[in-house]
Amino acid sequence: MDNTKMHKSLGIDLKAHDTLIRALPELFKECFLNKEQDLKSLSYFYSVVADIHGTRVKELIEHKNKGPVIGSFCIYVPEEIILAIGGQLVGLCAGADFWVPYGEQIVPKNLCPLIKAGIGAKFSKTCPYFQVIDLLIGENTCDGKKKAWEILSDMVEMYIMDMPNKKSNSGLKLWQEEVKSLCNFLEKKFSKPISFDSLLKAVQKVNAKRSALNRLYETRKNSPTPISGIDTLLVTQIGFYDDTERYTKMVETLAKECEEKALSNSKSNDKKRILVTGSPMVVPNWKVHHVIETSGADVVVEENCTGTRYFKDNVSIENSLAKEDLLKNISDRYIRNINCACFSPNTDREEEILKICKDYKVDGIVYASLSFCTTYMIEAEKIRKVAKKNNIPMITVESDYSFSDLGQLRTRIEAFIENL
Ligand code: BJ8
Repeated sequence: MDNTKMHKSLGIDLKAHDTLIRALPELFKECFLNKEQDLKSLSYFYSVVADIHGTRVKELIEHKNKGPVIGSFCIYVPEEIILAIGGQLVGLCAGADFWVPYGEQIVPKNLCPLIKAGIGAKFSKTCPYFQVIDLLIGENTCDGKKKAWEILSDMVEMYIMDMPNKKSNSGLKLWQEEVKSLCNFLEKKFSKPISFDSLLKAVQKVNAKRSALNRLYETRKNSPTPISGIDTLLVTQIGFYDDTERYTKMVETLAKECEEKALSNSKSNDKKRILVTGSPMVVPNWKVHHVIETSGADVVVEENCTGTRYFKDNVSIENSLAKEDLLKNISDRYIRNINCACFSPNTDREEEILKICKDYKVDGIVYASLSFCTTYMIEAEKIRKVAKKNNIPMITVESDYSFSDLGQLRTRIEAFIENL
């Protein structure tokens, strides 16, 4: 499909966009098509990525006749509220190295690549998702993001959610107020009042998406795992921008196929089982998974925002009789159950990682931080201590989106796997 006309209408810099999009098929081939893979239901997810700046963008443009398209960079932004006003939430990817030099024209080089790529994507006018959104919701999590919003707000309309630093009673209260304020702001801005019914429906939809992902991840507890880590990462990444209901159905279908494959599998496998944890890995950042899985191990689970943190707990609907009850449950689910390193202390994450290691029979942890992601890099020390105490080997790697460190990364990861 030729998307030139559509991209032009969005104000895309067509020449620069061509360079960006030309690099993707090669990378995709290297990471996905060159490996063995026998799950039929994955073809949907592969086709979504192959057409990344096509059909979905068109759908979002069409959606704008019915409701807003809203962007975000963080899993603390509650999708339920956006769906309840008839909107669509798009997680802006910011995972491509292509955008980093554009970002570095504006912000310091020693910032994490996610922030630089996010700013670069907007500045270079090469991301159709960034061009299509009516509003970007930011959140005061890490310092880099907080300050990035000030720059991005000159290029796109923004709403910022304030975040507590502690999960104390006052922190929980602050977040409850923030969730309510977001709701009031969106209702007013888009003249779409949120009723109890519309919010309940939205909660059920997002809960169903989380449950489907949970079902898929459960199958990875089998040995051998029926689905590779890199394929599961891709599936989760797509959840950030695909249509929620369609995506849920496709994940359910894939999970069912994985369950059947696991049941009928009589072969055993002596591959080491790896947990990847740390900073989020957004499309098309597949680097660490690719290196681990082409070094002879299986990534069986990710404790990060493009892994279990994205879907792990549902919003409770029990005893919810009014919109206010649901808003409180939404705020509780997000603040209590997402263990981002921006919180201090963040001891729940230590417990969560140990539990995951046990449930998924993990042999070793790869702690992957994005370069200059200070919060996750510092927190690695806490996790290292906990892992050591529990005799779980762990390696810490720090990387950006470029491929210049691929050789070094491979050498370290191969040595780590060999010693497990
Ligand atoms: S809930 S991890 S999505 S804030 S990688 S920009 S932390 S310097 S993305 Fe995150 Fe929400 Fe937390 Fe998850 Fe800063 Fe680190 Fe960059 Fe990061």
